Amino acid sequence: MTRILCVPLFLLMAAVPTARASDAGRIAAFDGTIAGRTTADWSVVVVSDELDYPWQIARSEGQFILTEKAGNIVVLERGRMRRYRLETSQPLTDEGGSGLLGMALLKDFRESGIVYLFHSYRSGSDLSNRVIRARFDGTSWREIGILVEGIPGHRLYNGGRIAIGPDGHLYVTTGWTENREWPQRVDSLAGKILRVTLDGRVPEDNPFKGSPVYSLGHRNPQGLAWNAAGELFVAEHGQTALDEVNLIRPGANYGWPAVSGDETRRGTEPPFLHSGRATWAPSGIAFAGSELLMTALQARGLHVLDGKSKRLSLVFTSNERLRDVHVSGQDLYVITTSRSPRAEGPSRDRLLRLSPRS
Ligand SMILES: [Ca+2]
Repeated sequence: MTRILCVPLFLLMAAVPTARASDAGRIAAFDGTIAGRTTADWSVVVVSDELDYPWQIARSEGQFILTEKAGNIVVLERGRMRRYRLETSQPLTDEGGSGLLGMALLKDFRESGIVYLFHSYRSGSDLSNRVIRARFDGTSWREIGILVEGIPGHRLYNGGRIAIGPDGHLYVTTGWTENREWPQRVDSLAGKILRVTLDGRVPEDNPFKGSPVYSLGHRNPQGLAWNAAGELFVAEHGQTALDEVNLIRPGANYGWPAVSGDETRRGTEPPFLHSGRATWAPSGIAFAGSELLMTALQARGLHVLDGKSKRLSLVFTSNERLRDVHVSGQDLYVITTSRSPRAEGPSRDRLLRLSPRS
């Protein structure tokens, strides 16, 4: 297995494919079965109120599997909750917003127990992040391989969402770590969307030869989802307001920190949508049919993106900070992370099921 430790400097000089004009207009009209709903239009069931800063929801048949930032994996099945400590070869660090973040289950998870995880660790005096493969054998969750390590880390800006794409490769979002140069450099893993194979190699058709970098110029992307046409969307936090939803093209530069919002600069890709003067603090996103759902921490609630007007509307709120959303048939599942990453102490959190009232 190849471990990605660093990317040769000469790649900095590699030609960046020219960002093409946005063709966001070709996105199909959204279904509209969720748009227009309000909080009163959902029947809400509390599946669990015993979670502590959960970060990602996954589902395998009847089981819910959730990561908790402190380094635990929670399995919920038929009302029974089990909490496991993830066993890693590098001690897991849980400081501020860093910790055990994203998770992606292998399609055959029920048989193989294979899962991919993003977690923070200390590398000397620095915070770093890595993506590992782990296996659940029925009694423990244990690291069995490393896909990417040495991703620059930070108390607040780690990205951290991972997902297996329609092409079978693993996509990883990484944070800018308050470094104004790294997001623009192809030889740094900070402020990027990365794409690697499920054993950690660089796919032949990545935009920068030999590099896991798939797109650059991101600030703190925490949402990752594909529509039915296979187009990849990413939600990311802006500095002050100007949060973004981006339609990702291989090799494109999304501008941070040089540009944000409607500012343009040659060679940078404009956001599909931004929040203007408002702050969403977007985290997990998911498609329900052709509607894009977005959870928001600051704008407390679940929002849906109208692809035509390019506006977000609130479709559910419990006045809690929402971290992630999972779509299962007609039902939506959301998790809260009530505590701010800038605060300390436990975070009393919930997994909620939202079912449409007729
Ligand atoms: Ca941008």
